[in-house]
Order: sequence, then C-alpha cells, then structure tokens
Amino acid sequence: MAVLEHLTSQQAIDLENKYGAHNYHPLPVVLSKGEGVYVWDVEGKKYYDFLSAYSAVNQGHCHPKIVGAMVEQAKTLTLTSRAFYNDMLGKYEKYATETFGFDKLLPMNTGAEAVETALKVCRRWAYQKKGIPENQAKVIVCENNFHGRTTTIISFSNDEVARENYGPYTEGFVKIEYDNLTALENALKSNPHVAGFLVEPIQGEAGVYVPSEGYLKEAKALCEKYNVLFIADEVQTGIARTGKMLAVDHEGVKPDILILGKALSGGVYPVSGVLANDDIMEVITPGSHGSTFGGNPVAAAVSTAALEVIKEENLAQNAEELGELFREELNKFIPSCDLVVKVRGKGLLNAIVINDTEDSSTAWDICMALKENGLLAKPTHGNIIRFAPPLVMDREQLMDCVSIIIKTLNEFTK
Ligand code: IF1
Repeated sequence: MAVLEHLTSQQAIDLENKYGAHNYHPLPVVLSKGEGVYVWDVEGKKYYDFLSAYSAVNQGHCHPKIVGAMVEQAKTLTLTSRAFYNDMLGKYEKYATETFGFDKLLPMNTGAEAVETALKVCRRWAYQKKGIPENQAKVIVCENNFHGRTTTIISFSNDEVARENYGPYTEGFVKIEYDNLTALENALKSNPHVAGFLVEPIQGEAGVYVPSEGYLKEAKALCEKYNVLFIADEVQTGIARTGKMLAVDHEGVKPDILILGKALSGGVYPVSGVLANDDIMEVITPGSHGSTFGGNPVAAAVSTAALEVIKEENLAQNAEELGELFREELNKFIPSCDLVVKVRGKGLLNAIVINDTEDSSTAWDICMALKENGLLAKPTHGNIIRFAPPLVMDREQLMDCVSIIIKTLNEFTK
C-alpha cells in the first residue's frame, strides 16, 4: 500500500495499532480535515469538535491567520537554534510579555517542558534568592493534578496509570488537597524550605474541578506571606478558554510564574512558555537551561498570530457568554434526566457528571453515541465528560450542539 493512498477509517486505525505504540485509547474516529469548530472524518462525515485537542485549538481549526503566519515564516526561516539570534523572537517576546504583563518570557515547545522549566526556575530562585540550603527546596502540588508526562512531573502525580513502573521518582514535592487553604497554610507553616506552590486554576483532568471562589486569591496571599512562588499552570485554562485571557484573571491574581502552552499556538505548532518578572527570571543564565526548538522563528510567528486572533475576535468574551448559555441550557435539562448529575465549569471549559461510578464505561458509551450524532467529546473519567469546543463558535452553533447533547442523553436513557 502506498503511503499516500486514501485510507478508510478502519485501515487508518489498523495501521496505528500495528505500527504505533499503544499509549492511547482513542475514540474510533479518524479525522482528516478541520475548519473552525468542525472536523471531518475520512469518510467525509462532519462533526462538532468538543475537545479542541484538549483546549489547544481555542482559535478554531486551521485558523487562516495563524496558518498563514506559519506558512510565510516556514518559507523564510524555520530554525536557527538559540546559538544565534533570529529576527522574530525578540518581537514575539515583547508582544507576549506585554500581553500577559510580565518582564520576561522563556520560550519552550510543549506544556510539560514549560512545567519543568517553571520548576527549575523556582528551585534556582529558592537557592539563589530565598536562601534555602542546597537540595532542600520543596514545591507544594495538589492532589489529582495533571501537569504533563515527564519523569519529574509524574513523580508528583497520583494517577497510578500515569506513574506505575516509571520510578525512581523525583524528590522535593509535597502534595496537599486541592481547594483547601488550611492544607496549604499547614504545608507552608510546617516546612521552612518551601520554594513554590504549583497549581492549576481549574483542574482539567480531575474532571473540570473549579475551586471555591477566592481560593486562588487566598492561596496567592498565603504564598506572599511565606515568601513562596505562586506558579499557575494555565496550559489548559489559559488563552481565553475560561472566559478571561487567563483563569487567574477571574480573581485578579497575578502569578509569580505563569505557564502557558496548547492554545498559545492555536494548536498549529507546539509552542509553550514560562513568564515571570526579572527578580525571578534573572536566575536563568546562559547554559543553565535551553531547547533546540524553543523560541524558533516559526513558533514566534505562529504564537504572535494566535494571540492576535484571541484579541481581534474577542474570544475571551465569547467563551464567557457561550459558557453561561451552555450551562444554563444544560441546567434546564438536567432535572428531567436521571443520567446526568450536574454540569460544571467556567467559560467554555465544562464537564457533565454522569450518574454512575468512576470506573464505569457510561461516559465512554455516551461519547460513542455523541459521535454517531455528530459531536466529538472525550471522557476524563468513567463518569465525567469534558465539553470544550473551539472558542470561535457562535450562538446558533452552540444551541445546535446543546440539542445534539440533549438528544443523545435522552436516547441513552431509553
Ligand atoms: C495527554 C488531560 C487535558 C495540562 C496542564 C501541562 C500539560 C497539560 C494543565 C502538559 C496537558 C493534556 C495532555 C494530554 C491529555 C491532556 C489533558 F486530560 F490529561 F488533562 F488537556 F485535559 N499542564 N494536558 O493539561 O502539556 O506536554 O501535553 O503539551 O494525552 O497527555 P503537553
């Protein structure tokens, strides 16, 4: 079979099964085209995308401005490494830092790399600025976190599937309950060597768990009190997803270290980054950190365009308004449906909780039925389905999606 031959869905799935490592269990749909809020499978069936590549495609699939910026830059200069300067990076760093209100950006590629980078910056700051004795720095993290897949990051995960048989694990992390300020203060108080508190403003993988109002603001205040860096992982919640540019903006919190990824590129190219002010970022010196691809000209062009699209198309406001509408419509429906316990979320990062156990297959089965009805979503647990469409959706499309979801749930109950 020629490599470029047109494949059926089954053929594509068989190829992945035979030649690819089995590190995923995808929904059985093979996509070959995307535009805005829609994707198409190889048989030509059209779907609403309600995952947005885990919130990477906030600006919609194949946004012409972002793809255009990528193609233009790719024809001009793709990669220099950081051994030389390039004429795109500085302009991008200026734009990104001004957009988010920090002195400096450290560009990387994937979310996990950016989290690693933030942890390294935090540890250095602890030794060089806070005066913590060598190798004693601790970072507080939350139960049920998701920050990526590196050896260090999975060391402080409590997802056994993600951790099992990958030891020995990296030391230096203290785990506390999420959304629990007493637990945070106790951890800060009882350990003099705490360098940072790493937190997701909304826990995505945990099932779109929105903390109590004021949690982030109070947590930031506690970090200040104990001279500890507040590190916000906005890889999934950032870039307008929750109805503001950043999820911390809902509480007027400014992190000491901000981690971005995913939609920082509109999903067209891996772009991530860490932002901080000079008093923190100056601990990073030549040779102490880096990446071949981080800050390359294509990434700079793509990310600049991706951020411009967010602003030009008012995507934060759109996410806020459509998110309200989505939860309102589902809340009207839920009392009549035994299958769904509740809908929760912020902006266009939402989830429904199914009336079943965490290890059930109900959420998966509902996602299969949604797929048949033209909408793609993925369970986060056996009983939770995340709904995160691209933010370029309009009201009419959203209402269409609501009726697909309601129709599917009704069919399922029967
Ligand atoms: C997978 C979840 C989403 C993230 C936060 C860092 C990263 C992620 C808050 C790492 C990545 C993705 C990765 C994807 C599944 C996934 C995910 F379901 F696990 F929670 F988005 F909802 N911080 N999240 O959410 O970024 O290195 O992947 O670029 O299959 O691992 P990455």
